[in-house]
Parts: sequence; C-alpha cells; structure tokens
Amino acid sequence: LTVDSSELRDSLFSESEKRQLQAIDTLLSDPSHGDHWTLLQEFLLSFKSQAVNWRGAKVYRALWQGDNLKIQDFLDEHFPQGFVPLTSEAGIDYSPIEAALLDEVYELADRLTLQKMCELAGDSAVQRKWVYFSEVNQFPVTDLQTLDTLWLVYSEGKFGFSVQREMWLGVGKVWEKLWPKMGWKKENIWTRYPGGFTWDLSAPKGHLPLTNQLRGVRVMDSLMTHPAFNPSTF
Ligand code: UYC
Repeated sequence: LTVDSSELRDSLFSESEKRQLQAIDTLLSDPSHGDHWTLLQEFLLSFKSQAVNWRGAKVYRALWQGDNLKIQDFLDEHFPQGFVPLTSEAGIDYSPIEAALLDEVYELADRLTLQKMCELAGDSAVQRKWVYFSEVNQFPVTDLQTLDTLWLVYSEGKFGFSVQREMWLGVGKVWEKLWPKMGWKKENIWTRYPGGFTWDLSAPKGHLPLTNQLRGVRVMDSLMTHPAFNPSTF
C-alpha cells in the first residue's frame, strides 16, 4: 500500500464518523481502483466479526448496486445472505426487506415489515393483515432487533423503531408531540397513507417504519416499550 492509501486506511477505520465517511466517499468514487478495492474488501470483511453499522451498509449497498463483476463475485462469496445477519427466533425470512432497502424502495420495505410482523404474530394476524398490541408484546427480542437493524443501517441511522423510541422518550412519552416530529401529523392533520409520506432519506427522522394509528396507539406503545429496545433488559 502507498502512503496515500495507508492514510486512507487509517481514516476508514477511524473512530471519527466524519473522517470515516470522507474515506468511504473517496473509495466509492472509484471502487475498482486497486488500492481502493483492497481497502473496501477489508472494511466489509471486518463486519463478519463486529456488529454491522450504517457506514458498513452504505459501502455494501453502493457496491451491490454497481455492475462490476469482480465486486459482485466478492459479495456473493462473502455475503451470500446479504449484509445484515437476519437472525430470527421465529424462523422468518427477512431477506425480502433487506432486498427492498438495498434497492432503496422504502415503501415496499415498509409494507414488507408490516407483513412480516403479521407472520410473527401468527396465522390469524396474516389473515387480518394487522397486529394486536398483545401479539407485539410476545414478539421475540431477536426478531424485532433484526427488523430495527435493517431499518437503521439502510437509513444512515435515521429510521427504525429504536430511533422512534429515542424520540418518544425525548418528548416525555407524549404522543401528540411525537407525531409532528416524525412527520406523521402536520398542522394537526394525520399524514395520509401512502401518498402523504416521504419514501426516501429526505424524510424526517423516525418517519419509517409506519405504524397505523387507525386503531389507536397501543401497538406503537407495545413497540416502544418492548424489551428489544429497552437497554435495561441486557
Ligand atoms: N396512517 O394516518 N390508514 C394505513 C399511517 C391513521 C387509515 C396503512 C400512519 C389515522 C385507513 C399504514 C399515519 C387515520 C387505512 C398506515 C396514518 C388512518 C389506513 C396500511 C399517521 C385516519 C386503510 C397498513 C399516524 C384519520 C386500511 C394498514 C384500513 C392504512 C399508516 C386511516 C401503514 C403512520 C388515525 C382508513 N395507514 N390511519 O394498517 O384498515 O392497513 O382500512 O393513523
């Protein structure tokens, strides 16, 4: 490695998020360049022994969207199941959600999230196409964390239940203060599904995934208070 690329390497593995992002931008501007490709591989492989984060997912997504065969082969070989470990205690396959998020089709990812939550709840929820708060309470910690990680890492940390939960705690658990912050209510009027929502990263923090409020706030409350997002359970 040249002096330049060893400096790039330091930045890539730096604790400073800003420095890391600059390195990522440089590397992704020409990923198949020899030194760049060496570093990108090392960076992605580091997530085999370390929790995934959105910087890793950003690199994975950019390479996944590209059309370089050598790069595609590397991803197929080392990440045949996608980037995020899709752990499920319930035996549910979350890969369609990851595929939608990789494609940046956030509306489909949101639909699939609801569908998978119905699967988690069982056959009757799949039939009725929505979930009871009492079913959400019984969701395995692992599965909700997998769903949350998917949203988190493919949104640069902007979306996900854990983000919504932090915002909810930040407004003293007052729902009416939460809705406008997430863009679910504007000038005291509910945002209309689906056209009123913003299906990309220009959305407000916590905008996605959606939880329909038609039947009240209890499902959302069950999500926000679930042990999956409660640090005291660990
Ligand atoms: N919808 O307004 N929503 C639907 C949201 C409300 C309504 C689906 C979110 C308010 C009806 C999703 C908000 C309301 C349907 C969401 C929102 C309302 C529907 C599809 C802001 C009227 C048709 C999944 C809080 C004043 C479905 C699903 C039906 C659908 C999400 C109406 C994801 C976050 C109170 C009539 N809305 N929803 O659940 O059941 O069907 O007929 O929240």
